[in-house]
Amino acid sequence: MLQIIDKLLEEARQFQAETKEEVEQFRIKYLGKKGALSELFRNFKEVPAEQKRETGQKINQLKQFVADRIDTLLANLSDDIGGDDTRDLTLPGPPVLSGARHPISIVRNEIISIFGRLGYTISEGPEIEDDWHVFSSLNFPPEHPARDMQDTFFIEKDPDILLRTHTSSVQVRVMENESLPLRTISPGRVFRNEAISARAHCIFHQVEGLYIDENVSFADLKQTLLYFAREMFGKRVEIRLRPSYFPFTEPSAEMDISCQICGGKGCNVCKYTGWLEILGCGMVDPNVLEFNHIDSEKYTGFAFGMGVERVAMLKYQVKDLRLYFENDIRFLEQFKAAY
Ligand code: 2NM
Repeated sequence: MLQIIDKLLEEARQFQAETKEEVEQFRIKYLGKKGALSELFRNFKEVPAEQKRETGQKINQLKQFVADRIDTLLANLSDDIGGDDTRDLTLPGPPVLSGARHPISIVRNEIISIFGRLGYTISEGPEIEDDWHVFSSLNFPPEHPARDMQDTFFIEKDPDILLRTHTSSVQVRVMENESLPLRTISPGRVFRNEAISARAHCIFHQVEGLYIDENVSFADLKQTLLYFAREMFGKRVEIRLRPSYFPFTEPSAEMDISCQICGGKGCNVCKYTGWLEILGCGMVDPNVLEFNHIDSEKYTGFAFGMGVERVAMLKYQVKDLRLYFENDIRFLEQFKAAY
């Protein structure tokens, strides 16, 4: 019997196949119901007791070898692309779908990059804040309407804990924790209790900037903002500053840029004024400096704040702010080329 097994093993070693059909015949010959291995197992009871161990091992080796050999032969055959294969290997592959950055992220990153070139650091802070960091230390009087439930989201019934309405709160934390001079921008999400419309949302994004040193002047502010506007909207942009009011700055101003659609001549986007409002700014009120233990006789500073959604609207001519939050793929896809 050992000789028969050796002979079968040798035959199996020699076997080659051109087609799957030949491999199947090979399988039936060895492993089929009436195949060689079945016969060996059937005759096994007649093997003398002292040979049973060796014979049994050899039969199992043969069986394993045949099974492996079938796998190898089939694998080689399927690798072989024969002449009857109809696949066209010169066709381009299926398109790879790529995502795009959200326009708010694109514009936020660009603002960060522009001020980064002027030496501003990035500062971040909590979205859930206390009254001191959002209002009191920023010179908001006790009766200021922003402190009202109508305008600010409070956490449960505690009037001291609220969602920040601006990222100036981050700059208060920077004034508390870092040494002068300071030059930092604070990008982040802010929350206001407002009815949602094409021009307002209860959640939006801000970048606020703060610069404090000796001899910082309004001229420094103006030149910084001109640089920002030209980097963001192009070399030919003009700016103008209009007097305004914020509790934390004195004097305060709002900045417009010349309308990019009509070049300042007047169109329906700029409502025929030639100008578009883009941000608020001013010289940090001495009260704010003193609240944060900065000597207002020695130091001065400027600050500014802008809504990222608004800047992105002007840059990409987005007409409705709600588009930023709906994640409609037809809207988002348009920014693939932008970054
Ligand atoms: C604005 C407009 C004007 C502002 C003020 C400060 C701080 F912390 F220094 F007091 N941060 N940001 C500021 C000033 C923000 O947003 C329209």
